[in-house]
Amino acid sequence: MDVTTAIATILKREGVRYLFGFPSNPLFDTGIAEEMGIRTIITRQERTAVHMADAIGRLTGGDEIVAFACQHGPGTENSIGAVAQAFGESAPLVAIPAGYDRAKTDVDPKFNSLINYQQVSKTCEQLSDPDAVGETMRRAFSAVRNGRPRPAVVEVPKDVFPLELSGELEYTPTGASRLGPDPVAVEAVAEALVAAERPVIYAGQGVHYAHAWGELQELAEVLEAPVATSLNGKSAFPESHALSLGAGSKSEPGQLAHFLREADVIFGIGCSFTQTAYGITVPEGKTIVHSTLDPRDVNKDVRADHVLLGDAGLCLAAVTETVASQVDDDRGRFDDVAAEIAEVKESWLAEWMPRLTSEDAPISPYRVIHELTEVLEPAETIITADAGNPRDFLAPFYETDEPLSYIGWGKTTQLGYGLGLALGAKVLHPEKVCINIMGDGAIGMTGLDFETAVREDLPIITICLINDEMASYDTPFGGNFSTVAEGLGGHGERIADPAEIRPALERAVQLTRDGTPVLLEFMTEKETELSRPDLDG
Ligand SMILES: Cc1ncc(C[n+]2csc(CCOP(=O)(O)OP(=O)(O)O)c2C)c(N)n1
Ligand SMILES: [Mg+2]
Repeated sequence: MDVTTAIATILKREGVRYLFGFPSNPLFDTGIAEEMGIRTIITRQERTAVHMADAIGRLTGGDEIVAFACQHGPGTENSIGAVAQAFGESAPLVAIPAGYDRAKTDVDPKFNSLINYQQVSKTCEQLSDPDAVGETMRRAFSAVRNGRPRPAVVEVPKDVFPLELSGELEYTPTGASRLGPDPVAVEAVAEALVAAERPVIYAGQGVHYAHAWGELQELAEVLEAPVATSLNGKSAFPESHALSLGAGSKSEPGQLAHFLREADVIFGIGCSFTQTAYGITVPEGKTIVHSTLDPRDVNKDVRADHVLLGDAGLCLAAVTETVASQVDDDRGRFDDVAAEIAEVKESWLAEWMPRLTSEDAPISPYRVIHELTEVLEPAETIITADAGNPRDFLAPFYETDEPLSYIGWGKTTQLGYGLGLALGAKVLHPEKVCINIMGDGAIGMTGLDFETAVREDLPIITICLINDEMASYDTPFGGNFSTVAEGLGGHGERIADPAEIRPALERAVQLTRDGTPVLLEFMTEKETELSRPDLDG
C-alpha cells in the first residue's frame, strides 16, 4: 500500500465524509478519496475549502472531523490564512497539505508548512517516513478530537505520497474523552454563584463543543440568572428564553450591556474571555468565575477569582448539582429577572425600530436584517455574517433558539470567511436554509466561490449589502454582483426598493429549496451606526 492509499484509508476509518481542497494533491488526483466513499469538493481557492471544513467541525460541535488537502508551495501559502482563521475560532479540522520533495523542504525560497503552520495549528508534523503514516495521522486526529478543538496539520512531501509502506497498515480510529472538573473548585464556584445577588452567566463556544445546551439551561433556571453568550457561543442558549440576554460582540442588545454593568458575579462557561472588539468587555470590579477547557485562557486577558477547568457539560452539571442542593426550588428571582430583561429589551428595540422598519431608499441595512427575521424560520436556518458592518447589523437583532444555527466568529475576522461557512453548512445540512451576509468589500475576497455552490449543488443564499464602499474605511468599490452570480450559473437579483426586500427573500428561500443558489444584492445606504449600549452611560 502506498502513502496516498494509506491516508485515504485512515480518513475513512476516522469517519471523514468530506475532503475539501484544491489540486494538486494525490488524494484528489488519484481519485482514491472518492473511491473510498469520501466526497471530495474542490473550491475556487484553498481558503474557501478550509472554511467549509471548519464549518462542519463547528456545526457538529466537534463530532465530525473532516479534512482539507492542497498542493505544495502556492497551495499551502494560500491556505495558511484560512487555517489561521480556524485556529482563531477554535474550529477542528485535519489539513493535509502537500510539501516540496524532501530534498528541497528546507531550501530557500520554498514554503515549508512544518515551520509556517506551527503558530496556527494545534499540532503540525511533516510525514517523512511512509511507515509513520499511521502514528502521524493518529496524533493529528487525537489532537483535534481531544481538548480544545483546533486544526491539526500533516504536511506530506510530494515524493512521500507514492512511497510504499513496508508492511500492512494497522490503524484503529481515535476517540474523544472529556475532562472532568475538580470537585473542590466546583464547591467554590457554586458558593460564589449562590452568594451572588446579580449573577450573569456568559456562555462561550465550549458549550457547543460539549453539547451542553441542556446543562446550561438547567443552571440558568436553578440559579434564576440571566444568560449571555459570546458571538461564537450564540445559539447555545435559546434567545427567546425569558432569561436570555443575547450575544456579546461589537454590537449587542441593550439588555446584555445593562445586566453586565449591574452584575456582581460573571460566570464565564466554555469561554476564553479573550479581549476582542467582537466580544464583551468585562466591566471592572466584578467577581469573575472562569470555567474553560483550556488552562491557557485562565488569567489571560481577564483575571479570574475562581477557576474551574474542564468540559463545559461536566462543569455545568457538577456546579448545578451543588447549587441546587443549596438553594430553594424557587428563589423568587426568575420573574423579576425576566421582567427586567423584557423591560430593557423593549426600550432598546424601540430605539432601533425606525431603522429596522425604515422605508428609505437607498435601503437601510437594518431593514434587510429585520425582514430576514420575519421571513426565516430560525430553526430551519443556519446563518452567518461577514466581517465589517454586516456582522454587527445581524448579531443583536437575529434571535435564534436552535443550537448551532448561527455561526458567529470574530477572534480573527477575515473578510470573505462567511461564504465558505455557508457552503460548509449546506454540505452538512442540505435540508436547511443556509445563508451568509456579506458586504461588497467581503464579496471581493471570496465571491467567486459562489460558483462552487452551483457546481457542487449547494444552494445557499448569499446576501450582499451593497454600499459601494467599505463603509468604516471610506474606501469606494464598485461592481454588480447579481450579474456575477448569474454569470456563475446561479440566480442573482439586485434590490433597490425596500418594498421588494421581503418578496426577494421569499423567492430566494424557495429557489434554494428547489436547488438554485441565490445571490441577492441590496442597494443600501452607508450605515455605520451600531447597537453599542456598552458605550452608553
Ligand atoms: C482579510 C481582511 N482584510 C481587512 C479587514 C479589515 N476590515 C474589516 S471590515 C472591512 C471593510 C468591509 O467592507 P464591506 O464588506 O463592504 O462591509 P461594510 O462595512 O461596507 O458594510 C475591512 C477592510 C478584514 N476584516 N479582513
Ligand atoms: Mg460595503
